[in-house]
Amino acid sequence: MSSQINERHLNSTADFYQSAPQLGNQYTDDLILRELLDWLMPSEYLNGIEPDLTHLGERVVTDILELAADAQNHPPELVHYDPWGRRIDEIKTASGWKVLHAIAATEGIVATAYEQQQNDYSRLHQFVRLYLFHPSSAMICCPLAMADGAASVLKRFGNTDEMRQAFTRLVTRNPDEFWTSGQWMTERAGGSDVSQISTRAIKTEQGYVLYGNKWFTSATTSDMALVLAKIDESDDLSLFFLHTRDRQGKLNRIEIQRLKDKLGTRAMPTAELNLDGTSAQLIGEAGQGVKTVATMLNITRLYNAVCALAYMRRGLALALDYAARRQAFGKRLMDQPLHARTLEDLQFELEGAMHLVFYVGLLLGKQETKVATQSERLLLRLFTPICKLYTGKQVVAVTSEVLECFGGAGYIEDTGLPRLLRDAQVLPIWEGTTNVLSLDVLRVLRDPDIYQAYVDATKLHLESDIGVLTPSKDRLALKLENVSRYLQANIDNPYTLQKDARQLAFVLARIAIASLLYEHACWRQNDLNDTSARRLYRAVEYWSSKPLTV
Ligand code: MFK
Repeated sequence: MSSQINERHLNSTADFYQSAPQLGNQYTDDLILRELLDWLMPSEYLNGIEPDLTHLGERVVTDILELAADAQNHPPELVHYDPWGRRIDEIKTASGWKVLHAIAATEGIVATAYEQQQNDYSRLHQFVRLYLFHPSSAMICCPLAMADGAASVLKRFGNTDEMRQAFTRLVTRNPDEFWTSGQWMTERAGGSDVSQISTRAIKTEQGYVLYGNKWFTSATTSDMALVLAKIDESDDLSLFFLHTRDRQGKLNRIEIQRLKDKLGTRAMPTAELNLDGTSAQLIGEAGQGVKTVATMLNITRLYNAVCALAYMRRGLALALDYAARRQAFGKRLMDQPLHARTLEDLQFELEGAMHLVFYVGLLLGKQETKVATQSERLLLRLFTPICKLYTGKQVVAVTSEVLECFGGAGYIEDTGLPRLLRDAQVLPIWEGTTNVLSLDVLRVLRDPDIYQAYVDATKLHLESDIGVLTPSKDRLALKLENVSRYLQANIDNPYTLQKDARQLAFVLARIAIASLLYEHACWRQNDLNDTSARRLYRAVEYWSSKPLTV
């Protein structure tokens, strides 16, 4: 008898197979996103773009996701020689990668920002498209980021026919004409400290030619690149525009040494290369390369922030669905109080970050359509590094927690979950590490008007009153005062300021996030019985209770 029971028991557990987490429409399912857009975007624009966002939200869990899997399963390969011994240095990419490139064009992932159909809300619209697309794109958003950044440099400084033509290629929706760009800065001696770059630009009668080695070049299959180099004997950096290939398709005196073996982002080629007489054109003023390329960096840094948000959302979407399927200790995970709290905290992390990043998207859209006030321009400069550094750290913490939500399955490659963490880990590093960006925040705060703009904006976000949130509001006002006091006390103490720069940047991020959430919660105050309003109240409490000392 007892052996029969054991057998029955064994069979019942042996027959159990956990169902995998499923993804629904990534626009319609994302309540946090939709409510934020409802608050930020005028309804005439939102109603106009929603059908298209719903369509994209479906594609990213169907055909686009399948193409990403193909790109991930067939990482790029570098072929140095053709069958007859000619050096070709061709990087072969997966067919999925190529189709994603085309889809990025037709879906207007870059173009939306330049078509400006929603006027000053176009950047916000573009951020939302990028947010939906990125986690299903096998990191093609990296070359898209550089395409967008390069487009903004070319739009501002481009003064030759080649540059103007390149601009139209970067912002087109025509997949046959669409280009992406590289951003070749990093060298063996010059990483964060670009002043150590040793690539030389030699002026010849035919124009400039570049000689040097670039240690990391992301998305090396791009059609053009913006490159930092020093002209002749100068110590100052200048920025150059180049085509990677000539009209016959031959590399522009570029040798691809090898592909990098990376922790993540493996579907995307990253290469080390030599420039050996590569023809290039100066863009912007000679000797002003850092300032000129900063236009690009400020765009790519915001892409980095949007992509960080997007990974947080993808992880959370999977973890939420799994919590509704998986049983432990006799209940679904979502019905276990501690697991439910873990998920809610992750949701607050996402919601907070989304408020900051999309608010900055609005500021960028206003600047690009020339309707930003002086104060909005200053805030954009301050919040760009803050958004990048804060979300870069957050996405690693969030995706790590997401993996844990799956127990052992989160650590197993073919669930696809470990890739999420590996790919997220590049986001605090790319485009300036957390510390380098914290120092950029200090650089920005040297202008007292910028900190004043921050204080004024925060006070404005906290202006309304809503009884239930008064303790949060008071806490935030006090924290803002503490930051002001800290800055006043240390204004002449660069050592302390540098030592504390990361904490300072984090505090500025958290106060901004909490006060934006507060303003949004007040806007919804008529909906006291509404579950969304109640979630927002809890989010404000969550963010305003975080440690906020420098
Ligand atoms: C998924 C999406 C992600 C997309 C990823 C794309 C993949 C790309 C992979 C890479 O990571 S490429 C390499 C990225 N490398 C960096 O981001 C470099 C990091 N280092 C810095 O950012 C340094 O802070 C910096 C190079 C800018 C320091 O250089 P300097 O020459 O010591 O800066 P300096 O002298 O302080 O500033 C020169 C001028 O530029 C100043 O203007 P003024 O001359 O008028 O005073 C600065 O104010 C200005 N500037 C610097 N950063 C700026 C800026 N202006 C506007 N915005 C900025 N961000």
